[in-house]
Parts: sequence; C-alpha cells; structure tokens
Amino acid sequence: MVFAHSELRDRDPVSITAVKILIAGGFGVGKTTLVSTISEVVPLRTEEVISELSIGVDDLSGVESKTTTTVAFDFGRITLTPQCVLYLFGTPGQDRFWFLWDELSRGSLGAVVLVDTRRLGDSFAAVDYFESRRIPFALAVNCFDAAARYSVEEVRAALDLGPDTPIALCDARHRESVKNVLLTLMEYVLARANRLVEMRPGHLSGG
Ligand SMILES: Nc1nc2c(ncn2[C@@H]2O[C@H](COP(=O)(O)OP(=O)(O)OP(=O)(O)O)[C@@H](O)[C@H]2O)c(=O)[nH]1
Ligand SMILES: [Mg+2]
Repeated sequence: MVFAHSELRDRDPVSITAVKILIAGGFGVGKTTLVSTISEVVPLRTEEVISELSIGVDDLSGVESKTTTTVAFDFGRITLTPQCVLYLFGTPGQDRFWFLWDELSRGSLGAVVLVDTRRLGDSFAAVDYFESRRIPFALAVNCFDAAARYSVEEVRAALDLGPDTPIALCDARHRESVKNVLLTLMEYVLARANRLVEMRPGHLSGG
C-alpha cells in the first residue's frame, strides 16, 4: 500500500515505524537495480561512468554491459505495511568506497546482502561486515539469467552461513521478488528482536 505524503502526515506518527535497511554486497550484484525496482519514490542514485581506472581492478565478468557504478549510495522508500516504512540505502560495491559503509550502516536495523553466484567470493566481505557488527542480515541470491542455479543450502554451505540466516533467491528486476526478500528480512529482524526481549532478565512469559 502506498501513501501520498499528505496521508502519511495525517496519520498518528507513533503508529508508523520507519526502518533503515542497507542493501549491500559486492560490485555489480544488482544493488542499485533492487532499490530502483521496489522504491515507491523516485530513487536517488549516485551513478558515475565506469572509467578506465576500473580495468583490472573491478571484476566485470557476467555484467560486461555495465557502464556505471554507485559512488556514494542509492536511496529508496517502500511502505511494506501501513505500520512499517522501509528506508533503503544501497551501498557502493567497489572496494575503494568501503569507508562509506560505516556511515551508511549507522542506525540500520538490518541488511540485505545481495550476491551473484558467479562471483560469490565478492560477498565474503559484506557477510563478515554484518556478522562482526551483529547487524541482522538476509542473503539474497540475484539469479542472473546466465548464471548457474544453486539451491539455498548449496549457497549456505558455500558462504558458511549459520542455519538461522535467511536466504532467498530473487530477481532484482522484479518487484514481487524484491518485496519477498524484504519481508523475509523483516520477519527475521522481528523474530530476533523478540528473542532478545525474552532473554532479558525479569521478562515474564505467558502474560
Ligand atoms: N539479468 C539480470 N541483470 C541484472 C539483474 N540485476 C541487475 N542486473 C544488471 O546487472 C548490472 C548491475 O546492476 P547494478 O544494479 O548497477 O549493480 P550494483 O550492485 O548497484 O553495482 P555497483 O554499485 O557498481 O556495485 C546492470 O547492468 C543491471 O541491468 C538481474 O536480476 N538479472
Ligand atoms: Mg550500485
């Protein structure tokens, strides 16, 4: 459901939860595409033409037609439910912009790590980043047309992910597919938050 600005303004602000989510992953996995596909507002992009400096540095295999790259971040918004509005921040994928990740991840409730199975090694750094900071993340496999298909369990094993980390197969160009990824992440984030509350000393279960 999409609200016009005036409708949002008229709603009880307490009933709307704004959630910051990062869309992260290696170079050229489809982060900008994903944010643009799902955003209900015109997405903000910071694309620059890939220069000759990229040659030999960035692995363009599989995305040879790619001519631009994100140099700061992508921004989009999606009203997932009337009570839950996601603010999506797509990270830059090139290693030389890693310093921006700390700034972008501040205040984020969770992340999507988008991967391309043809270049799975590029995802290790993003997985490590969120694991080490205890930011909950879901893995989304962007199933490029030319890429071989792998099962969720094969991807889990290849990336050495624990049994709890949700993994979804997706197509970053399709809205329903991206929505499914975001719902998967939010279910995980909420379940994890509830578990943490239950573990707090003095928590009374069963009301
Ligand atoms: N076939 C296919 N192509 C895709 C898909 N997602 C993105 N692409 C294409 O793959 C290329 C990479 O997409 P981007 O969205 O720019 O990737 P990115 O992760 O934002 O790239 P950086 O910001 O440079 O790291 C583009 O040419 C897209 O058109 C997909 O799901 N399937
Ligand atoms: Mg991008």
